[in-house]
Amino acid sequence: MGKNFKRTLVTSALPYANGEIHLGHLAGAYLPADIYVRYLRLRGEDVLYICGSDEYGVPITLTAEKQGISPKELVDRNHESIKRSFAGFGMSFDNFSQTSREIHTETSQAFFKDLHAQGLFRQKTTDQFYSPGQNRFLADRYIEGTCPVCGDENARGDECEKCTATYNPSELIDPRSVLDNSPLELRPTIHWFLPLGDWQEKLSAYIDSHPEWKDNVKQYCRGYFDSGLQDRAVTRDLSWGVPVPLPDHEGKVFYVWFDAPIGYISATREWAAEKGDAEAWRTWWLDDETRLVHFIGKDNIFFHAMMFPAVLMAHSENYILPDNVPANEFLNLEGQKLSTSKGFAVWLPEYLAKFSADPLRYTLARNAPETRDMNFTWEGFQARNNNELGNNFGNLINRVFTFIHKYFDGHVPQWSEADLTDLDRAALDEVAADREKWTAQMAKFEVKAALETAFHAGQVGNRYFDESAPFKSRKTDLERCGQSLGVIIQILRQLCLMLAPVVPFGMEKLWRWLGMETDLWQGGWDEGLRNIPAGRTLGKPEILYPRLDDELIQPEIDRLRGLVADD
Ligand code: B3M
Ligand code: ZN
Repeated sequence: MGKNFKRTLVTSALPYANGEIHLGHLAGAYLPADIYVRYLRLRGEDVLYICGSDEYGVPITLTAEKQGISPKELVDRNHESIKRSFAGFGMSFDNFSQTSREIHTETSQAFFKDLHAQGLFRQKTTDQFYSPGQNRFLADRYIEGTCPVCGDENARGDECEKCTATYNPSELIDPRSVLDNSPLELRPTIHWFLPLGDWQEKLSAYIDSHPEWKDNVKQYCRGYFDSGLQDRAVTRDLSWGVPVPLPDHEGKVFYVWFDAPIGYISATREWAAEKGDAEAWRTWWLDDETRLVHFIGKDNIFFHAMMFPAVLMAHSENYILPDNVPANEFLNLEGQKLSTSKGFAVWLPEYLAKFSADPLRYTLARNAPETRDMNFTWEGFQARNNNELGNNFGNLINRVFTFIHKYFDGHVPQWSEADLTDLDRAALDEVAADREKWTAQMAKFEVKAALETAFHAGQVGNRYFDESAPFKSRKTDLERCGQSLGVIIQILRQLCLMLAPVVPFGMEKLWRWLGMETDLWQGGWDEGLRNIPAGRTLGKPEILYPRLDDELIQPEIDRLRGLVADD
């Protein structure tokens, strides 16, 4: 930071279209980004939020082959379902694209050609396993053979699970294809590499120019610099991928990690074209008053902080570089590592079939793995919903609205700043101070701390309600009663601002009930800072965060325990 930017381009890592989204994904690269984007929109900032599915790579081919469908069918199906889950969870992308689309082929090929024309790639010949029967080179995970060390017949291409030996694939005895057991032979093949070592100096100066980055990211990069950056292959011998746009390169495609980050650019171009201003993407990628922020999980640091910046630097046009790469740590589940292969995870479609999005967003944000791995438990989730969303926020909102509808005909009672008592003023001051603290925390991505601040403001509201006791003054001093309620309404509008990025579904309702005029997500902040005058008609509330009872939660715990027990 430190610079004045005019607009912010936010991306979340493109999820592989090879399965569903689970809680671990959400906590790392998605929810934090959405919260940040919503915060910026609330403040009236110019922001664009880009994502899409990452649809190439060997695992996708493998899954498609197992299911007997084409890779394209598989990714289209998964793309739709991921998109639906994200929408249900409230992910507010401006565009959610696919890397298998034409616009991405064009964009990534143009990138490759630009670097190639400048002579920035290096060509190398290596030996790789080829299946004469299937007429194709095979990627590592399609290869099995006999271990050169212990003789086990089910050794993998470059390591043996039995004796844990690792070796050069050319040492494998009787190599065969895992797909049809046909014998394989080594054949020379030509590939293109990006010599990252040539970029090390520039990359290290770039990282050094961002002392504000998270320590985990900086340390990770420095580790790479210490051992020296290596050449990285940007092409593969596969049929599923973006074709290498050079003559005599049949059967060669981009390595998925070369094209995937360029997917952020393709998706921005698609967004621009769809809104009828095809060139508008350029402002977001080529104007240095744009701030680019990539939200990722910690396993993607290398590609976002080194490889992609090097590609952007290498391009002949002046692409902006990521201004920040907030990488989150991992989320554990019930004290254990997630395992998708064992089914030890919580998938989003299943969650959404039973629960609403806000409580999960709230719980994950409260437990965000910002600086260390965090743990999600169903009991914790239940407690966060019942005690915090329900008791602290929901009840307060409900009590106030119900009261006003019952005794003041649904209109904000007569209140004025001139008539504030010390008690009124103290509560309003405390909430205003929380709101300022919250703003500073949000601007620094400190979502967890910001939520604690919002929680405190909720406690102030509850305490004020109890102490000013409108339920008593109603019988003795109706004016005083109205004044107290007028004060609490001002507290609620500020709570609404502070909670909106995290629990947007509930707060969009509260915003409407409060009779606000602006769109919350188009600079609602300013209206939210202004007093709500006496006399305004308020909406009829409903219970925002119903209690979640054990009968709902226990089956989820039991399912996960069952999986562990089967182990
Ligand atoms: N699909 C990896 C992942 O989901 C990858 C991210 C691409 S971001 C350009 O972990
Ligand atoms: Zn072995």
